[in-house]
Amino acid sequence: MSKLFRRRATGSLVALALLAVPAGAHEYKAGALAIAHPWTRATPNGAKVGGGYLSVTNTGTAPDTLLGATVTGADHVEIHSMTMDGTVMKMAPVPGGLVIAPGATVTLAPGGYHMMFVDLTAPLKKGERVKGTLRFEKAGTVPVEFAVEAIGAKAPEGAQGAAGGHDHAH
Ligand SMILES: [Cu+2]
Repeated sequence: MSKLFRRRATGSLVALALLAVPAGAHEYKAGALAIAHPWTRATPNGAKVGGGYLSVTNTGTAPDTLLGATVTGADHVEIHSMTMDGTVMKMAPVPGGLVIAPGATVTLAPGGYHMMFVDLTAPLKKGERVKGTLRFEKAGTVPVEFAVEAIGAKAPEGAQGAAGGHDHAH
């Protein structure tokens, strides 16, 4: 019951994102920010966490900060950094969020900064799109969809075409 309610509530927040989205690269604009191709990876049955990736370019003259995110089917989302401690990869929440300086592009990708989808209620399936939101200090809350790529994918399919592809309706 509560799960159903959460899905319905989330759906109403992201109604604008329900427009048909073509396969391949997708992009969103929010104020001075351009958000390119949010994606995630398929998860095996029973997995509790997933990763969220995208890049954000700040075309404005003031910094903005990615403060948080939500995604349908996860209890919450954390923003993590990944660093090497000797030979061990360690990830930790980024205090205060990720700052995007004017003119800069911040990329969240496997092996680096990423979003962690925590306490998944169902596996993420390749080829699907999961709805979520990104929350920025200045640009506010932006509805997005995460394209689900293969388990273990290092980069989204067709990523090299992303620069020229503005095929999203936003
Ligand atoms: Cu993490």
